[in-house]
Amino acid sequence: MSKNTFMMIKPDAVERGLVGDILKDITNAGFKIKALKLTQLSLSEAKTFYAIHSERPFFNDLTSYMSRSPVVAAVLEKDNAVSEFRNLIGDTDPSKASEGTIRAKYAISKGENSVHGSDSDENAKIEAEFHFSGREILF
Ligand code: DAT
Ligand code: MG
Repeated sequence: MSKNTFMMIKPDAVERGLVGDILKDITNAGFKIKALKLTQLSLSEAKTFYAIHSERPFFNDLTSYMSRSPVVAAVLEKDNAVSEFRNLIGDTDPSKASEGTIRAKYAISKGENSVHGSDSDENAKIEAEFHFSGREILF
């Protein structure tokens, strides 16, 4: 198991001023921040990032939402980082997310669900390299 995962605080949460609260939840859960930036995806970048979902009915809504305003991107370190972070954020649908998870606390809907977390070590590496150059990540 890799020690790193990639995450984003999504537009709905950045817009509502939740960056500090969410980063605090993440560091309180034992994750170390290895890279961090505020950035905005173009529509075309959002389509590339979410290419795996391109045939899904929600793809246009997802990519326009993810590009509408800034996101915070981060690389996080913890043992079993990918699964530990997925546990911390909870189910994609906030109405199904366990109490105390980031999505249960902050998400608006299944579409506007406040945070992204990579789903595998392989995708964590691809997604981290999509957002960060080598010299932006602490090793
Ligand atoms: P997750 O973000 O939990 O990994 P996913 O990879 O299945 O979920 O989907 C990526 C994002 O797409 C998800 O965070 C929100 C959006 N999405 C997924 N399923 C959806 C649905 N049924 N309706 C609307 N948006 C959806
Ligand atoms: Mg996913």
